[in-house]
Amino acid sequence: MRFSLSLLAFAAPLASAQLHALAKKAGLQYFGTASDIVSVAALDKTYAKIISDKREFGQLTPANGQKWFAIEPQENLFNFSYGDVTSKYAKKNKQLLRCHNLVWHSQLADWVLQKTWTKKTLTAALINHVTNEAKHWKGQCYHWDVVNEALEDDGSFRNTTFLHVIGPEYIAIAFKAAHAADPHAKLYYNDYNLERPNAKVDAVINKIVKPLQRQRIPIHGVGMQAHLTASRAPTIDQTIDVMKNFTNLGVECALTELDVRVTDPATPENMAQQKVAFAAATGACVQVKGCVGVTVWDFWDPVSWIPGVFAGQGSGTLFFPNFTRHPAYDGVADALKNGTRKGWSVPHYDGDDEEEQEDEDED
Ligand code: 9MR
Repeated sequence: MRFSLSLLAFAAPLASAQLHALAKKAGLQYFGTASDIVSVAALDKTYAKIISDKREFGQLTPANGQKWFAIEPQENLFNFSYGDVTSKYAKKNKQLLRCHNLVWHSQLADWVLQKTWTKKTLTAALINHVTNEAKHWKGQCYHWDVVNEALEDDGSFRNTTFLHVIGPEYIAIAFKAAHAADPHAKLYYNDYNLERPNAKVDAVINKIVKPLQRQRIPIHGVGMQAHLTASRAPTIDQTIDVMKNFTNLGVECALTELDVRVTDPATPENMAQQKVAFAAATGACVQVKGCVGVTVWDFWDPVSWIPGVFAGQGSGTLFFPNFTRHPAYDGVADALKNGTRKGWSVPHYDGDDEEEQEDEDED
């Protein structure tokens, strides 16, 4: 009995995998997930079954494998093996690849921070990094997050080594080099806290997208990371508002790292709040022409980055530790199924109505 119950719990999500299939029907290009695939053999078998199913996830993002520390750990010594695990996996499963990222102040290599630079030498090192990395995955990256998190929440440029030594033009330099190395990849600026109108959204428009466009340097999209908190998530209208501000500039946008954290443990109430937030974000993308897809920042609670960074918070993905689905999974599916209906708004999800799925034994 116990055996068949846990079998049931494991079988349910696999039987009707569907988010990417629903996203395509809703007019999006993909529904995807980030994953930190270090080696395919090391993947949990149930996890592997879900992530390799294209009907569920039609797009993958390497959560860490393409970052500077991994790619160029010493100056001009390149190692693409970590990122290759995910790109090969996506290729094998016929999934789109969102590449992440070329330039970021975090998870950088020590040598970049330690060396004494001039504007000229750091510019050369930046171009060398972007060029070599983008060339390695040339033709494979549907999108590239060229520059990640270059702005503070108040709209000022983040004070990184690149800003400090090169100036804000490091952004244009990176986009130019990425385009030269991989002319068919869609080039994105990617950041968090862009899901409701604020100073950072204005800065993306005025300090990044418009200046690049004025210089005729290709920028094709804005990635809205969407690391949300269930108790204070943006409304669907707020997110639609921002998305339209971006797409009105002639660039596309995407939700690139969606997750919705709660104060652990998961309860019917916080899971209902989370469901609203996931549905609102997804529904906004469905309703805005020019929002091309949604990526969750991994789909399984045990591998989420959230508890490691926000003590006491977590349960931010779509699948519980035992691989049953959060209520939010149905919220996303609802938004994908109904979001195209004019004026669709997120239903009032009531915690008491939710079927809690996490009661099953996890062993
Ligand atoms: O998921 C990534 C995690 O494994 C790393 O430890 C972390 C380091 O900052 O980066 C995580 O991914 C980040 C992404 O690259 C950029 N946006 C924020 C994500 C969560 O921190």
